[in-house]
Amino acid sequence: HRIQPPHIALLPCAGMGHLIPFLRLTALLASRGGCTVTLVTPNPTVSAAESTHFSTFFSTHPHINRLQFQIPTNSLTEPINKTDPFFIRWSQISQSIHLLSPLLSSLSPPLSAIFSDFTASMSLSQVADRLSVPYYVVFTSSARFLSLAATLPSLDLGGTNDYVEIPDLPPLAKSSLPPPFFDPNHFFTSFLLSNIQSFSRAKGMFLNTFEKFESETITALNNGRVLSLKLPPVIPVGPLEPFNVENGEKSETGSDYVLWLDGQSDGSVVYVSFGSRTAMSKEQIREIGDGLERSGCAFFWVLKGSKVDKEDTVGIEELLGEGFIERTKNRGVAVKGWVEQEEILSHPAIGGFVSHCGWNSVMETARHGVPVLAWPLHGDQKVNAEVVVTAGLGMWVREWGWGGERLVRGEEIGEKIREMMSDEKLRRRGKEIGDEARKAWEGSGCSQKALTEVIDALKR
Ligand code: BUP
Repeated sequence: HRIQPPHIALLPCAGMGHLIPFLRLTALLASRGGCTVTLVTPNPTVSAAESTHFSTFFSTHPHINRLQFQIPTNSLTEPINKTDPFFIRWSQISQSIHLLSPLLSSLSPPLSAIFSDFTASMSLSQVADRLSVPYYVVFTSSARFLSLAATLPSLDLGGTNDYVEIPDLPPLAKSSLPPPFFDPNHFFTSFLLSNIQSFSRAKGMFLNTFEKFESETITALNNGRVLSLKLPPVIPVGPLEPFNVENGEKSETGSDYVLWLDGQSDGSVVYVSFGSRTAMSKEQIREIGDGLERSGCAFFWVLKGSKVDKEDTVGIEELLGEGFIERTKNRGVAVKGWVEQEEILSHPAIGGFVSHCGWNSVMETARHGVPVLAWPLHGDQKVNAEVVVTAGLGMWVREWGWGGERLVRGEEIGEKIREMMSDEKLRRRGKEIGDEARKAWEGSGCSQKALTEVIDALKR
């Protein structure tokens, strides 16, 4: 008799850096994988971008089931350090997983597997056990950061050594660690730690990366050499492609930018964006503006005025300072709000990317072979910047520190942008990486193969 396609439920957590790879993986499982897919949508979301992305996704993918998961935010305890609204929501989602359990068990056809964001791993792995459903973790950062996270339970940060040892892999500069790692009581550290300890219950861990980009780390992780903590196999399925690609759609809002980019010569424009989660200070923004003017390069700059988009009410002129837009109108575009980043990175006019190195941004720039000037802001981003430099895709001025740690002057910024934009070696290597990234999803490419193997195993 006919084999039923597997039914997979996916749970993303808060933040665009978590949601985007989930939407992409969900679309992929349904299209290339032929699976029945249920996407759990935790509600309320933190940002407006998350809500709009859910709406667009379900209206363009009517065959994917939506399972609304209402988080009773008022009745839950908040983590002690309350600074980050995304951390608060991670904690609330985890505390509410018992409410998701009956919803998952009543799905029809019955579930073949649950894929969970790593920040909900501890609580959801228990539900999966109870329902006797195989469970997979989706780790939304680099393999290199996973190798560091896997050492976290035994990480010794004392002593005078400037590096931390990661068995079987090159040591990592202590200064690259997320600052909360130095405080075991910090929410980020204790929360990550408790989730990491549940990874061994998973059948596998999906990562948005590809063999050629992080081969040494992926091999070490899969040979079980990195740590005593028993990690399940790492399944590299990157770079994940945009979910609107399969429908042949282009964003409407994007089209104005694309028209502007169409008028620029190939490789001449520097794209500047520091991701969806952190805003630079107004002072630093103005120095970046000064740097862009001094660089002499054409630019496309996406700005943010606050951490959560709903609270971002400051006008672009106020952020940039008087006269900037007028002075640069023939040479650059500065926008506030959401743009379709991958559409921009795929444009031939783009020749470089000043990036915070959020992992999704790294994978997107790798896919299009665009060189990077890294300027990490927080969390895993310095570790990711190191991956970018090791792969030969970019440069990183370590002395700039975390964005916001010290004020970097426009003169320095302009010089580094010029250097990146004229570096032929980076450009050539970028092209090679772009080819390798595309091959990962062609024919018997490694990412294509890895995903097919999981789906085939779930069919049995
Ligand atoms: Br901002 C912005 N348009 O305007 P990262 C981001 N993105 O498409 P983050 C847009 O959001 P974490 C915009 O292409 C990427 O897919 C971008 O994820 C997209 O960084 C995603 O790069 C951002 O991982 O998250 O959001 O700062 O803190 O988790 O690294």
